[in-house]
Amino acid sequence: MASKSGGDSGLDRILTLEIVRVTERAAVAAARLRGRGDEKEADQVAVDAMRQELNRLPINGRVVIGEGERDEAPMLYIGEEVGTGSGPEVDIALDPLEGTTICAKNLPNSLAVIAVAEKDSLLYAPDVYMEKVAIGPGFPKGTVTLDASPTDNIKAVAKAKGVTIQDVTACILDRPRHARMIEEVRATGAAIRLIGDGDVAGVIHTTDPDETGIDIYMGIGGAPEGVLAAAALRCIGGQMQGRLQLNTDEKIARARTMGIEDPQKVYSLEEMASGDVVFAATGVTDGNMLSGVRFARDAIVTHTIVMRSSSRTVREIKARHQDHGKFD
Ligand code: VTB
Repeated sequence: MASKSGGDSGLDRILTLEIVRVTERAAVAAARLRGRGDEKEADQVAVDAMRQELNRLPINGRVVIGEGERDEAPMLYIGEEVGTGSGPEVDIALDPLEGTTICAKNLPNSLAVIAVAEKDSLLYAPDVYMEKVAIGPGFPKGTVTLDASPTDNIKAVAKAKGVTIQDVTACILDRPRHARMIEEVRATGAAIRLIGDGDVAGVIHTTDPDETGIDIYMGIGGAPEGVLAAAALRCIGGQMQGRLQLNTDEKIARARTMGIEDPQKVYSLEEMASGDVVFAATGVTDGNMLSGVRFARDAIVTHTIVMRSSSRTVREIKARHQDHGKFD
């Protein structure tokens, strides 16, 4: 298992730098389609680019969270084997373009995202919704939970941070399903940052409130995005809980085939992403933490955050790519 020094897990530490190329390449491809209103095309080019780069990695990887089931996703589908096949066996969770609509409109915070983890260490979740609550590092364990009401979670964050409720900002996906939650949070006096998409970024933003202005993420988003966000929080620190929204017999049965016995289970961070994990995200559009891709006169500039759970090193890599040809 993961060691403090990060040397003896199944993951080679070299991967921490290698995976940056994977998200950089997907981000550059998607960035060329920013603001063009074509979500599908932006997603497709990001998938193609990510897959090409992923297949150069010296890993024996299996996609556990990807673009969907094999029959609906021609590439990077769940179960697809990726990498050169010569390295360690690893699980891969990816989203070549998290926030396709954001990218299509050139709004903030769309990302190219990947997590590489020790085999069998990521929650193998069906593509359903997940209720989530997350805060950054530095708070007592159990400060927020899914069993507490939004009001109580907001109050707990304010207390733990030592500020008034009015000084707390919650990030919530702007969806009709959140109308009551939004109303409740507003009634506490807390501020809300409503986002159109991109809750992987929303969760990550809680880890640096001074920079992003976000203290807590709450609400229902995609389960795959939940596991990706959990992988990131395992590396940076923070707290998160997730509960799958298995609200039909069909979903419950499907989850059971994936080994999920209790449809109401509340998953901790460590249950969503256990073992050693490396995580990288490159900004596609400009965001609160990461700049989007820049097409400069002499270089393509990318901004990536990359981190590893066992060492808890968080790197930011600003790269100037002077050979444009490598992205073709
Ligand atoms: C969220 C959001 C993602 O899916 O997880 C969302 O963060 C949940 O689904 O960017 P709905 O759009 O149905 O609410 C995404 O939008 C990705 O599709």
